[in-house]
Formats: sequence, structure tokens, C-alpha cells
Amino acid sequence: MQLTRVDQQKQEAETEILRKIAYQVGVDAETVTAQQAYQGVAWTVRERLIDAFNKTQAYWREKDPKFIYYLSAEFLMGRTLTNAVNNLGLEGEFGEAIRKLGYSLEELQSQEQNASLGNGGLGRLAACFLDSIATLSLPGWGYGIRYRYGMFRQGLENGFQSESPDTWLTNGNPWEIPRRDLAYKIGFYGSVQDGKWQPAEQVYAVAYDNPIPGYGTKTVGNLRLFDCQPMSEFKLASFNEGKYSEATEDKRKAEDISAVLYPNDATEYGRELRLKQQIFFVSAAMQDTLARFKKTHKDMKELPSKACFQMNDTHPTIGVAELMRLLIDQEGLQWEAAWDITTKTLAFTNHTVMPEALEKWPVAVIGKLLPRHMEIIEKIDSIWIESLRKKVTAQVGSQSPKNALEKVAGAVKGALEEKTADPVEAALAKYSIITENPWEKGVKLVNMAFMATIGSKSTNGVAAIHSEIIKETIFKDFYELSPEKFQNKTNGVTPRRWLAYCNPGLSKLITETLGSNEWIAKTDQLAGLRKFSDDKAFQKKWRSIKLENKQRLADLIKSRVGISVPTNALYDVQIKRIHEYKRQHLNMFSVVNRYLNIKAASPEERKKMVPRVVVIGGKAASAYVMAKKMIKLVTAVGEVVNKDPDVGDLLKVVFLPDYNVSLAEVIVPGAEVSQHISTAGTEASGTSNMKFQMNGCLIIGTMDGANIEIAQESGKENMFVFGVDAKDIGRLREERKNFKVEDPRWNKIMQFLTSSTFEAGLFQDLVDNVNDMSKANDWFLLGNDFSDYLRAQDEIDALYKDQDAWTKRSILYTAGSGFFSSDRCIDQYAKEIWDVKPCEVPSS
Ligand code: GPK
Repeated sequence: MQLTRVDQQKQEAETEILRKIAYQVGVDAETVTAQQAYQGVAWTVRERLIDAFNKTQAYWREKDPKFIYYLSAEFLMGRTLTNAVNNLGLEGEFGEAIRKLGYSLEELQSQEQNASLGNGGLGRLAACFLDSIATLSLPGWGYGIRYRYGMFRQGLENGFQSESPDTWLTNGNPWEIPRRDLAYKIGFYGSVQDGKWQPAEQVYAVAYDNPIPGYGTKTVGNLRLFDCQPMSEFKLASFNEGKYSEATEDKRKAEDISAVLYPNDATEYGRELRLKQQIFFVSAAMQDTLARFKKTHKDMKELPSKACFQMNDTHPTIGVAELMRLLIDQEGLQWEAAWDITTKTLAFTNHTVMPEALEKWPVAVIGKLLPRHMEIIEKIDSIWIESLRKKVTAQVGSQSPKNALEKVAGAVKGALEEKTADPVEAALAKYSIITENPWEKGVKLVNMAFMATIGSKSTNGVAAIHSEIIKETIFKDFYELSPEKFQNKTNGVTPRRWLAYCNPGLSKLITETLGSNEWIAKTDQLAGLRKFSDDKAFQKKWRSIKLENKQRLADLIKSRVGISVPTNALYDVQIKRIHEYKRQHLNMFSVVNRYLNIKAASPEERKKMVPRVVVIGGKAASAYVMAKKMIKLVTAVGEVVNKDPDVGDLLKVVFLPDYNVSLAEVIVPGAEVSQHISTAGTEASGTSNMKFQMNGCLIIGTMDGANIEIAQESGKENMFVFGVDAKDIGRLREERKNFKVEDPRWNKIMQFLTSSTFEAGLFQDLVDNVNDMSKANDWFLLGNDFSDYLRAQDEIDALYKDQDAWTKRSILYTAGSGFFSSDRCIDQYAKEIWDVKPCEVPSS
């Protein structure tokens, strides 16, 4: 009998996998373990990936389109197997072969280590962007660091966070292609003579390519990560003299550079090694790009028409000085020509207004590590300030000084109003890249965000409100000077990983209901679910899928922390980095309130209460003491609540340790309400809010970040909105000194947390921070938002009692989520900033 094409493909897949298991893994297919089977399958998928990758890259070489290069210190990729199988459309042929080995794709996938080369939102955004760049067939690569240890693994010791290294490469990595022949020299230290830099130390940046399959296209893009290696492996002379550690010292020092990801998220940075990492990958990326460009182009002036570098936050912004250095020192261009090219090739995204995350490196640190770059930065700054001074004085000459100055910028106006002796100089100082450290007299700092804005064609924020706030605060003066440079690009997430693949049940129902699976690439079609939101039969199916996903989450909780949680409870989730501005402690105050209510209630009253499972997950930066205390707050309250017989199944409090991408893929589909409760004006966008929305999870949130746009798309009346307005934050912070929370529930909670229920003094600092205005000032306004938050929580309980009304809202969330696909976001970047157009390998 003749085999059909499909059968033939299945047989081929099986043969290939068996070969891999036999000759690469070196084991017998009969006794294969899950890990060995994973290896066999992954190395087979890798070959399919590389075939398509090679074709795409060759086609792009031939067509020579303009490329986007996404420069990011973080790419939080998670696992690859399922995503690659599905994006390549291999589930049919591989599925059966995997089953024959005695496993499911899901089981094999769970064998894979997460690639956690990022801290949180910013790094995961970069990963979603790569998926969309490939899906839209945009010529584009990511550039970053191949950290040997990614984000630390989080454990719990006595309820406190413990940290251990993320040894993600121990089983090898089937998803990367080492390019040992592709290495760039990176210099550090030394001196500059006559504009020539003689670095005192040099290392190699060695490339590793990670193919990125697009969905519904033949395009396979690339994430090129660099590993740091010494110029010479081993000093034989030292070894022969018996100096063994000296013999390998260079290797160790070089390898330190790409060894670990700094575990900071929107917090303190400041170590020289981190600046080394930044110049390391940015210089390698730029050298790599220029080398390719020069193969087919003679005139550097054409660079802006062939390349755009998007700088993901301030981490890659040393790139402004590095591109100038390469163009002038290596390519022999004059300053003006180099500056013209640089400012047309670079673009910059800001992800936060938290001052501690906006990098400002001491002049002394840059000057020592990168003396030539420091020279260039000083020159950029002085030319920039001089050009402003000229504009001012030209206008002063022709008109009345006050009007003329006002035209240049609001900063001058401010200086005039403040009656500064020399308003021109006072105003110009506000624009300077190099500023005095306000906390340390005499210490000069390089404001990396300012340099990035000056050196780029565009600066963007990541949600509508955030992009407005940066124009009014950190970049106010720059905005007034060049408003056309400022843009908004509201974040998005990939609907492949975050709905189609992580929630197969819902995905299937959506496809059946809409009549096709086109929505996976065209998420606007999800709006078609709206008309089914009242359909009782549809609601029932919708609910039964949620129940299955809740069961999966309950199983995960049981296996990770040993707590049994009922599936008839409302699943309430807050997963994100632990930070005071994200206010996990506000969440816990409401949990304590709920606990005290249960304790005070009669058995009759208890029967009417809606049972709740509160799940919190997230990592705290290693040096962030208060964030670590917030984790202890969750675990300690959980201890009390979970074993109290009065409470039973009415309330469970779970801290899930080691939150990461693959955990999120189980938590998000199982959640019914999720919390996005940052103080208004502090969360730039948030992206998990979009993932929950896509999966039909209701949101309790402040009018902050992308919550505002989610409310517009899915209906503000469907969201549990609370809290003060961003525009009032400044005033409220001023007034906090005299502010007192009038709500008696607040005081009860504060008393409970400082009572003998807990170790003496354990939460005193946390409580004082929000409650004792003589010691601190509740900077994140928990007190102001408290009562309104509890009101919103009550609304949640009330609505949950009406399951049809609840389900209707859930459907409307998914229906309104189309806008938050990273495909929409990347399409906007491509058209409005990058000027990069799709270039797909034609079907042969
Ligand atoms: C912002 F500044 C930073 C940072 O260092 N790390 C990080 O994850 C986040 N972010 C914002 O906090 C989120 O609001 C935002 O959605 C995300 O970046 C992506 O833009």
C-alpha cells in the first residue's frame, strides 16, 4: 500500500528521532528516559529549524533589505521545544513519533531548562518581540549576552527567599549554534593618545546563534548571543613555573564577563562589571553589523538605510559612543558625518520612571574602563550644549530675551521664573549629559538616558500613559525642544506562547467558535467572541475549560509546595517581580483582612463567603531588603491562614517559589482574577496584565500602565478599578506627612502584623514604612488606596456568586485582547520607527 504524504512525513520524523537517540544521545530507544527522549526530539527539531534558518538568512543576504537589530541585555526566552514544534507546524509528524516513545510533547517539554536570561517584563518583552519580528517576516536579529548563569533560582528557607545559581546549560543546549569562528575583539582600560585608544585588556566576543521561528511563515530569525573568551586560553610559561592559577587567570577573568545576569529589575545597578557587559555585547553587535554591511556597501552614509539599532532601555546606550567610535576611529569618518549616521541609526525605548533604574554611570568609572568613549561622550555633550547656547543667543539678539528664551525650551522659562542669576546657563545645565551627583558633591555622572535621547532618532515609552509621563518628567526639557522625537509604542505579548500554546483547551474552543485559527496571527478576530458572551451554552464550555486549567494549577501547587487547594474557590493571582511599587504587601493586607473577617464570622456567615486561593509568585532583587521582607510576609501569613481550622477551604495563601516563564504558562490559564495594583504612575506598562486578559482572567487594577488601555478595549466596567489618579500622586505624596488612614480595618491589620502571631519585630519595618509618618512616608501610597482596594475586592466576591455574569466578563476580556498582540506592537515599531519592511522567502 502506498503511504500518504502525511504518513511519509511521520515516518521520516520517527526515523530521524530514533537516529538521534541512538547516535547523538547514545542510548537504546527501548529504555529511553524522558530527558533522553527530549534530547533526541529537540536535536531533531533543531535540524528542521536550521534548514529554514539557513534559507531565510541566505535570502536576506541576497535581497539586502534593511534590518532591525534589537539590542537588549536581557532575553527571557523560557523553553523552546513546544514553541518551535508548533511554529514550524510539526505537531502532526512529531506528535506520533513522541507518543511511540511513550511520552507526550508536554512531558518532554518539561524536561527542558528555561532560558532565563532576563529579570522580568523587559526581558520577556524582548522575547515576545523576537517572535513577532519573525512572524511578520521582518529582517531582524536580537543581540545580547549568552549568560552562563541566568536569573537565580529562588528557593524558600524558613519562608525567606534563598538564591542559587541557574545552571541552565548543564544538559547542553540544542537550540543554539556556536560560531566559534565568529569572534570580535573588545577592549577595556588603557589610554588614549592623539585620539587613538590603546586598550590595556582585550577579550573575544564569540557568537552563538539561536534561530527564532516565525508563526505561519517560512521566516526563521535570529538571536545572536555573545560569550566572552580570553585572547589566550592558557599561559604555559606560568604553568611550567608552578603558577597554576596564574596560568588560567585570563580565561577566568574573561569568562566572568558573560558569567551571570545581574538580578536587578528596575533597581540598583552600579557595578563596573555590568558596564563591561554592556560595552561587551553592544560593541560586538555593532562590529558584527558593520562587518556584514561592508561586504556589500562602500559608503558608510548608507548605513541608516540598511540598519536600525533599537536600544532596549539604558543598558545598551553606551552604543551611542561606541557607534561614533567605530565610525570615526575604525572607518575614518569625520565627526559630523559620524554623528549624522549615528542619530539616524539608533532608537531608544524607556521602560521606567524609577530613578534608581535610570542608569547614571560616574564619569570616573567610564573614564577608566572606556577612556576613548568618555572623550566622545564629553564631546557630544559640549557640542550639544553649544548648539543650544547658539540658538538661545541668536534669538536673544533679535527679540526680547524672555520670549526668545521661552522658545528654546520650558527649562529656560523655569530658570527665568526662579530668577536664577544666569538663566541661560541654568537652563542649559538641565540638558547636559554630564551632571553633578546631587548626593555626592564633586562626583560627576553620565546620564545615559539623556545621551540615548540626544543620540537617537526616536525615544519611546511602552504604554500611552507612560509615554505621556516621560514627556512631562524625565525628558520634559528634551520633549519641549524636539517633540517630534517622542513616540508611544504600547507593549504587546505573543498570542502564540501566551494563548495558543499555553492554553490549548481555550485555543481549541476559540478556533471552533470563530471557524478558523486565523486569530493566532490576526488577533483582532478575537473580537468575534463578543457576540457569544451571553450565550449560555458557550459560557458553559468556557467555564469547563477554566476548571481544567484550575485543576492543572492546583496540581502544580500541590507538587511544588504541598498545599491542597480546592478547585471550587476563586483563583486570585499576582505574579511579577516583588517590588514596593507593585505593592504585593497591599495584596497581603487584603488577605489579612479576609482572614480576620473569616475568624469573626459565624458558621452561617462563613457559608455565604466565596472561597479564595491567593497565589503570589516572583523574585526579589538580591539586595532589595524590603522586597525580601514582602516575600516573608506572604509565606508567614500563609502559614497562619493555611493551618487555621476555622478557615478551612475558605482561604488558602500560596507563595510559589522560583516563578519563571514556564510556571507562568500554567498559572495564567488557571487564574480567574489577577492583580495589577501598582501605585498610579509607577508601572510603565506591565505585560502579564495582557496575558491574563487574553486568557479571560478578570483584572483588579489601578489606572496605571497598560491597564488603562486594557480597560478601554475590554470595558472599564468589566475591570475592578480602584485607587488614586496618576495626576494626583505628586500632591498626595506631599500631603502624606499629615495623612492618616481613617479606615479601622487598616489599624487592625497593622496590629495583627505586629502582634505575637509573628516573631517579635518581624514586620515592624514593613509596617512602619507605610504607617509611621515620622519614620517613613508611604511613598507608594498604600494608605491612600487601601479602602478603595477593599471595596474593589468586595465587588469581586459579589460578582463571583453570579457565575454567568462572571463568565460573560471573562469572554469579553479575551475578545478585547486583540490589540495587545506583540504583532501589532512590532508592526508599529517597523513602520513608525525602524522603517523596516517584511521580506519573506517565497514558496518554492
Ligand atoms: C522596566 F526599567 C525596567 C526594568 O529594569 N525592568 C523591567 O522589567 C518593565 N521593566 C516595566 O517595569 C514594565 O512596566 C514593562 O511592562 C516592561 O518593562 C516592558 O516594557
